[in-house]
Amino acid sequence: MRQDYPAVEVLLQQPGLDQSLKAIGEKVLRQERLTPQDGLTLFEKGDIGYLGALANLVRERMHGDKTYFNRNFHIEPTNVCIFTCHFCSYSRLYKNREDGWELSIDQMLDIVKGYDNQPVTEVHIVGGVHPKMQLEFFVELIQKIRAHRPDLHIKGFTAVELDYMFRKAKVTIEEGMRILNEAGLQSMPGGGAEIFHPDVRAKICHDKVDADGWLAIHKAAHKQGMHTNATMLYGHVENFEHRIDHMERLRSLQDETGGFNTFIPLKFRNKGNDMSDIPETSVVEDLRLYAIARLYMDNFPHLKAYWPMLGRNTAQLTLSFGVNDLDGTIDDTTKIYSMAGAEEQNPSMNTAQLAMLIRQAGRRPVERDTVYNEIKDYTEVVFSDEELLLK
Ligand code: V47
Ligand code: SF4
Repeated sequence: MRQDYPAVEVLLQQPGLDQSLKAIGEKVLRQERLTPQDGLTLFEKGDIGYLGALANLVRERMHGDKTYFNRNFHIEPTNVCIFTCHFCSYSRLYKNREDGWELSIDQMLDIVKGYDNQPVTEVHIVGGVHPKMQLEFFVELIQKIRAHRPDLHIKGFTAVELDYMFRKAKVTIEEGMRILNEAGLQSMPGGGAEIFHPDVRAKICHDKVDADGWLAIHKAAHKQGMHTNATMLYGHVENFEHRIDHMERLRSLQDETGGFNTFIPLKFRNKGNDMSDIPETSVVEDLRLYAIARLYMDNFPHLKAYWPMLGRNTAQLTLSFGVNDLDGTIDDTTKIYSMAGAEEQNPSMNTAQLAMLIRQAGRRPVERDTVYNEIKDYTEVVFSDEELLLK
């Protein structure tokens, strides 16, 4: 079905426009799927203005001006990890575990209790892979969180953590997902995907679950009726082909299961890790990537810019490059990006601040729950100076 988008149609008639880019623009207008070659062409030749116009068209066709956020906090059970991902600034090896942290179930429950009577809707649990924190431990944690606060949506564990947990417990992926789901786990975050291509994985994260293992875990979660997210860590040793290969594998699984909610590109940050010699991507390259992701991932309903990693200003810009979700209020409860050099050293915004950030970019802030049920539209809400200034 073709709809009218006069501004983009004028852009497509520009005399100097490359013919292959023009053909891709025509496809976007006709709502036709882009091929891997189209994706490569966009990376190689698409300028920021052209990509932004097309991605914004798709974003507005899908969501209008709505920009989602949620009220959440993170629990990071440990930063001790048996794996050695070279981009990771956060983890401490098991042999150096006295430099890291390990939370007990009671300590994690205390974090949850700290939010009693606060209108948060989600707890996001993610951390390192600690050999002593196994399936039983996390089943108990989830059951206790659920018993304490049944209305809180529990989103937890990357496929990397689950792969280890299930292997240690000697259960199949399907059994493991069922056990966690029955305990109260409702959805999964998208971490651990990095770049799927084996040549890149061999260089940056050779010892953790591979692409097929990551995809099998998400597929099992989808079969169980759970929704999950997917990430792509970009801007290090990968090339454009690797990025397209990554997005193609996710798009194919989504065709099969429909279980992914959100695609989240994660910009590689280079402080305090083994890959610090690699320069970070420019903001222009970040915006081009978000736009291409919106155009390529046509069956992903949402595209998220994770503001604690990008910083507030770039996150605001992404809203004109296909992004329709900024994640959550976070409440200063994650260390993954501050330790890797992100501008946000204490990531926390209250609802008023996050809503105003979205409004200043000319969009409508809508609070959502984890699975995108709309909770409240903040477009017309008047905030006091106190709310805007206070944490
Ligand atoms: O898998 C680690 C990334 C991920 C660095 O699903 C780094 O809603 C950049 O997946 N530079 C974990 N990135 C976090 C994650 C996530 C975050 C927010 C929301 C959701 C969601 C998922 O963090 C890891 C890895 O790709 N990461 N180190 C770094 N130096
Ligand atoms: Fe461990 Fe995750 Fe860091 Fe890799 S990215 S070393 S799996 S905490």
